[in-house]
Amino acid sequence: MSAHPTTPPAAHTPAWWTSAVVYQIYPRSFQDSDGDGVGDLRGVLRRIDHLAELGVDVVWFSPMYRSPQDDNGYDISDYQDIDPLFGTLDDLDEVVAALHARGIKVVMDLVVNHTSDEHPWFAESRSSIDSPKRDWYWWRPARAGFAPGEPGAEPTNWESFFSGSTWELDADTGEYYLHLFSRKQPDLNWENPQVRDAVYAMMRWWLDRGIDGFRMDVINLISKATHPDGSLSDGAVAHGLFGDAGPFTMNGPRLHEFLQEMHRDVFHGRRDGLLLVGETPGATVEDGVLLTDPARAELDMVFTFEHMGLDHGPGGRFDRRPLDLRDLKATMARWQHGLESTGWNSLYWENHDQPRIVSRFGDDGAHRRDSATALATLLHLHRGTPYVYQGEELGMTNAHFAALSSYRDIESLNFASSARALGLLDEQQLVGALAFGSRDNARTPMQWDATTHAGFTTGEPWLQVNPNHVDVNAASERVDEASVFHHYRRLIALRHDDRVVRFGDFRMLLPDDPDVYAFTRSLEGTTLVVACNISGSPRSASIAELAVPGELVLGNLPGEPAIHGDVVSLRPWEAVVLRVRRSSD
Ligand code: TEU
Repeated sequence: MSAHPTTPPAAHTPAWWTSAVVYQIYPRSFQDSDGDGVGDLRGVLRRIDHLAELGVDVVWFSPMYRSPQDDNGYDISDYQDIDPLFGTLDDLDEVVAALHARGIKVVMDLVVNHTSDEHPWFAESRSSIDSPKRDWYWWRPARAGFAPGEPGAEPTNWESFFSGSTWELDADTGEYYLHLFSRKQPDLNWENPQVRDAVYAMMRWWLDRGIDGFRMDVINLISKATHPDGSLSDGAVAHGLFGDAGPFTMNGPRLHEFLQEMHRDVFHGRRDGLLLVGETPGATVEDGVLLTDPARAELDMVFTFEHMGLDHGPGGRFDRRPLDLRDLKATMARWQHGLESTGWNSLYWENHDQPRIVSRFGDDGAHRRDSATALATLLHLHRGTPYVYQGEELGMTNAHFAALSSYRDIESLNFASSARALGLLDEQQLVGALAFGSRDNARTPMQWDATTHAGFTTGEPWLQVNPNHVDVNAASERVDEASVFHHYRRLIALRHDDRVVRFGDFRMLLPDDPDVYAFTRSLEGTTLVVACNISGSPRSASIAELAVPGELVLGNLPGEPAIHGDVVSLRPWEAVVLRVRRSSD
């Protein structure tokens, strides 16, 4: 491994992922092959051309391991097998070989903050207080002065990510176990070295099988402090009933030690060619630097959540507040600058947990195509490794479900039942809250074509297909050079080909402009000027770099951009990338 894998000087070979684009597949919603309404591995095999045509370098698969599917596979009962819902290990080998044959790497989701409660480790752990695996999970007696099961007897007042307490009573042994997510996702106790060894062995087994890295689920939650109560949270559901677990469970005291140990035990000697990306809710830029500093040998990059919270009110993800573009600029610039000399950014708008960006920061009505391509341009021209979530490359929109009965996601369902029980929202408000914040917005089946169920399945899809698939689908976009799909294809090609996109220094322009998002990327005498109108009305902006005539590298609307002097006039949702060379060169 080189000492400075992210910087371009000739003396060091930059890490391969500095020019890579990653595509996330949520297998359940990608392509069904057997008519059971759930996507599967043989379905993926049928769609490899789509990925190759888009030009992505890596595919990250959301979990396909054996699982009771309480949280759609993020509750794993066997880390070394594929759930029959998705196929077999042989099917996976075939998919990996087919992707490798196209030069596409494969990254697996690694969910090791918790297991399923149906994992044999947990079954053993819960069997008795004296079980040799008791300490593999977080067991605690009832709060002093309380009988187990009594209201308030939970060891701490922490609220789970999925509503309610983080503690579940096991009636047989009279103790509580910790679950930061659902009660079917007990947290592993990483303090126990046997747990860590078992996880590392499993990871080596996957690497030996030929996969190219891991996306590590909530990896910054693995080290927890001891257990004080949290300050009362002000979330809509918690409503003063629960405390915030974050300060005790995120970025805990031994996080870096554990990641460095994992690096030594799992990746040592086979580091080149792998991708290690951590999902890190609550991580600050300072955390990001520590986690991705190559010299520390922890992770290559992390997913920040800061830009994803900017349209959330005090009640969290179901509490909508309009995005102020200036906040987005400030947040993005902070991460760009924070990781410019040490570490590396991942760049994303969407994943299986986030509503669709075009419905969120864009306009999924009349300006769907233009706002989807403007937002894509904005993101992909930053410095970092871009991630494209399935359907984002088509400009897929939120589900806009009108009925609560359409939702399937455990987080949405738990939120709805808590909000109802506490009388916080009426039915109409609930429909609105889920239409904005539900994770199911990202999980509706992939829209391949205009036929029934969008070509996703011949059966009944597990989650309704968006009716707009008759207009928004891969088949029609593939034959339309002006489509969102082809725009993504061009952005991906640009990252592969252009050293300024890959390494150029980032400088934010116009931080106080509420509608125009503009920045430069500069390297070796060349500057790219990126200017995006993030609004549905014409806007203009004065950008000093444009005084020198530039060449259009990429735009999302037909024709040349209107530039007079140093003023660029942008049509609604217009995004342009211009190359200017400094006169001194
Ligand atoms: O998500 C963790 C996470 O912090 C959030 O994005 C989460 O989705 C939560 O809803 C916040 O409101 C990861 C996975 O991506 C998610 O799908 C899993 O449900 C979760 O971990 C548990 O494994």
